[in-house]
Amino acid sequence: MYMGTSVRRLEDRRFLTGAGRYVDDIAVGTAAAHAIFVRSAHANADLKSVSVDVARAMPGVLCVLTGEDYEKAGLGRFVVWSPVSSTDKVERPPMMQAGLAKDRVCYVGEPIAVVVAETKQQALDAAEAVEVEYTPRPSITDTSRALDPDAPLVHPNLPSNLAYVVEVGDAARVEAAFTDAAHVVELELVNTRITANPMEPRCILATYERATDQYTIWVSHQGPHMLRRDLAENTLRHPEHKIRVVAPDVGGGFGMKFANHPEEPTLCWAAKVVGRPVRWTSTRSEGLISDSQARDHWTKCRMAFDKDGRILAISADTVASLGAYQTRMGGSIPAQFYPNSLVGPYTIPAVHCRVRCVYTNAPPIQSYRGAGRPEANYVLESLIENGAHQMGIDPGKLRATNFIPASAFPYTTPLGLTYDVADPGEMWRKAQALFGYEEMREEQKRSRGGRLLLGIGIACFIDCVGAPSRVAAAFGRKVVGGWDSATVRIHPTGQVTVLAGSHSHGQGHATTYAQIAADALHCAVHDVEVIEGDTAQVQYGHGTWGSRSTITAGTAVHKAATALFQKCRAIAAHLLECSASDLSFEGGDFRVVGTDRRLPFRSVTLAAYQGGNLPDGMEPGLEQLAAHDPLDRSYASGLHLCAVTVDCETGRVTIRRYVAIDDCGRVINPMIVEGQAHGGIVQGVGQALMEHCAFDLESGQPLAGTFMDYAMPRASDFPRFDIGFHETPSPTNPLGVKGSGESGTIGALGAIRNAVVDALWPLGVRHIDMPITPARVWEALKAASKRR
Ligand code: MCN
Repeated sequence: MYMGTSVRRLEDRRFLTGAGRYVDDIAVGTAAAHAIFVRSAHANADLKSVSVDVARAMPGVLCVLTGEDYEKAGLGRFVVWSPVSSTDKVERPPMMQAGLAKDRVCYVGEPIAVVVAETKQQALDAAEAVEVEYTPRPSITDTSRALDPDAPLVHPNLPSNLAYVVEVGDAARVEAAFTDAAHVVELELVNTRITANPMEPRCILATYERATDQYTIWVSHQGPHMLRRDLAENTLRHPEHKIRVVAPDVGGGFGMKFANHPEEPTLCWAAKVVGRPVRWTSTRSEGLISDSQARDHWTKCRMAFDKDGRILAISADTVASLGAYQTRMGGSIPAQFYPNSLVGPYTIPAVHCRVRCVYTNAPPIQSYRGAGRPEANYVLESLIENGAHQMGIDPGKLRATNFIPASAFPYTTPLGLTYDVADPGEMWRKAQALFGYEEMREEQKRSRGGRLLLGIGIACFIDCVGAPSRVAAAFGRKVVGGWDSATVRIHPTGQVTVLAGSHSHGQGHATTYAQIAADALHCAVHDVEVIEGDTAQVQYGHGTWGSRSTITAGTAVHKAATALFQKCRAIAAHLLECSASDLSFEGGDFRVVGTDRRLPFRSVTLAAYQGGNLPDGMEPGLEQLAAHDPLDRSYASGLHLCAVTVDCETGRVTIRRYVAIDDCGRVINPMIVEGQAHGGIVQGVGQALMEHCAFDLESGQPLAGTFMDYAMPRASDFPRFDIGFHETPSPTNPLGVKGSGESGTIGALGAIRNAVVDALWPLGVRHIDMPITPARVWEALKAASKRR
């Protein structure tokens, strides 16, 4: 059995020896021309003119295209794939982006024109010669102010910046609970705007072949079929079968590379215009203003407790930025994923949440690791933490009092989600033991009064993943189903190729899918090759996002491989002239039980391709396509426990210990899941302590345009992580798996914030907004001491 073991990553030889093949490494026959985008310098402005004549005449320039050209060429805007019905029943047309802006720009970095030239330097020079005349307008980048009556309008054709409102839960029941409550906690929380910054920036190489009317686009992307669909239907408007999208090795995506970006259709079109391959590679600074961004919530929230610390109700009123435009799927993050995750692993009888999604003059919001769930968990866990301190109850004990008991699963939340299986109480017990909770609390007492204060932070979550197609359809998703597919092909010589509709960009599918296939086929894991990311090779797929790949594509691999093995067994039985039920499989051979008759697996695979002596009616060949649409969503869960020290004199927060218990159902590869947890925690801690897409609130100019201003976490910022597992297999798929890819991030925001508050509570600090920088800690301490 390979499943359940830490098989070393099969893809790493390629990566560690520098043999990875990223888009920028790909050479095409005719040398590619280079594209440079001219981007908006203003956050909100009318475009008076875009003059390109000088640029067009410059050396090496092949074309300069503008928003007007884009429209004339018949190219379209993006459309919403996950429409959200506003619960106030007011219909507001979604504001959607085109490949190049015409007439107006709504954020700094929005593409206005593209210059294509023989060399990158020539394209850069010509881009500087494009003259854009703007009439600037006031802008709004502060989400908390976007609905103020005097807030500047992102889209002047709309009456306000409100895109839609979603209200869920039972407001009356929540109000009654607050009236009866013995204790109430109220908080105002900002969930900062951040961006993914993958190691490999966004990168596109597009070609157009006139003879066949065929586009081929190599792109650093997480969902090739989804991009193809969008190009075919909405933006390029070209027959889908005449577009090939290849996402080769991708150096991290984190949700951002599943998003729609205007450079994609524009590059394809530019390649057609110049009749040459065209290449564009984002620079880091360009990425910081033009990659999709994430989070950006402002929330007023409350929690009610009875006298024994039992949670009676939670209520959240959130303004969530969508950025300047709505996107294909970004809208469902604040409108669906976020409210649904507010209950977490706790018994909370009454819930109410209102989310007002607004436009602001900033890059569009789309998915980023966790997408909606870290935002919700941050609200939930901050409220519980403050409740514990307010009531004088140990924060761990308070959580344990409120956990949904294991025996109550499947458990239906007040918002109607039915959690399949989890055991938060057991996770808490495991986490305490691994962390040394009691000892750490003792040490904390001893630290009181000193310069370095110890704080312990806890966060526990349930991560809803892998929605089936019927749920996706009920959400209003028009294009994206909840299923995925895989083809398993056994070659005549016995080696195996798996073609899956997901896309690995760091998650290790080449290893875990090989483990799943090898177990079903009883072959060696090294004999299995996994191919993803090419619409010309892979049948169809929804790509990788929302920690759904193992549940969907992984199960499809299992189904296809299992069916093929049955076919091999039937062939073996035919050749050995026995019944299939008389066969065992040992040491690479089919054996007739109780005899010495046997047939090597390779003889069976050869026979399958040779034909001529197969069971009646059986088709030759060994290839099987399978799809998997889960029965229902599955619910991963986790519990994070961390210790920090806060230096009261400098405000510096240092992480001392970090423990996470992960329940992603049955674990396929513990080493990979641990790695996923490490990366996820680091991204969550990055947001909690340092990352921020900050804007100048007057001008709307981004203030973090390089890594000098946008602080990314480094290995030296972290201690060793201790990851434990608590496996409760999901009944929604035959592998029993749940998602693991985002869990680390979901728990980390609350764990860090709560550890800091836990350290500083005795000094009067009740909350510090992210990023919890030394300056903010210091200010909070100063303000608290003034209050005292
Ligand atoms: N796995 C396992 N056992 C389980 C569940 C998962 O061994 N019970 C393994 C999987 O087989 C896979 C990995 O863990 O190798 C992650 O699986 P899964 O939870 O199914 O998530 P996805 O493969 O769908 O990955 C998506 C998820 C998301 S949404 C983001 S964002 C993210 C992430 O994964 N972006 C990443 N992890 C990332 N890791 C890297 N290195 N780079 C990114 O861009």
